[in-house]
Amino acid sequence: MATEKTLIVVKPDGFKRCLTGKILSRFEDKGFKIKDLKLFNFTQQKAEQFYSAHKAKSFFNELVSFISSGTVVACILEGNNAINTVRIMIGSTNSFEAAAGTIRGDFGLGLTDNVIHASDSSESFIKESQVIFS
Ligand code: FUP
Repeated sequence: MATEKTLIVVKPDGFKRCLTGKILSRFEDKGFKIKDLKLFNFTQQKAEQFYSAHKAKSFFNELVSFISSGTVVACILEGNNAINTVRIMIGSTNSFEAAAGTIRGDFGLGLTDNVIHASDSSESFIKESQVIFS
């Protein structure tokens, strides 16, 4: 597997609960390098762009409202097989059933408020990091 980059976002619940350091250190401990880092608040417009893949879903408004409800931390990570490996490390979408040892499994109980986002493909990584970093 080649070195690749991915994007994670510590969501407003994770940031408010002061989990950012613990979450980033898991990725550093695993061997990923932090290539870029940004602390900010999503505007509604940027949130809608960020989640545009879910525009047709019933939970779209809830998603946009939640991600723009507080400060977030976005981070670009680089390492071997980054996209899939980071997805394994964050755990399944529903925090309340995510496996112990994953970030959502260890730190969350919510669905919309599920602590962390991570890109699920190289296309998503490009699109999402452009929304946040440009
Ligand atoms: P994930 O890639 O694991 O973040 O999950 P999805 O792409 O399936 O979902 C995107 C976001 O929508 C997740 F943060 C969870 C949220 N979601 C809801 O809020 N309600 C739902 O019914 C399903 C997903």
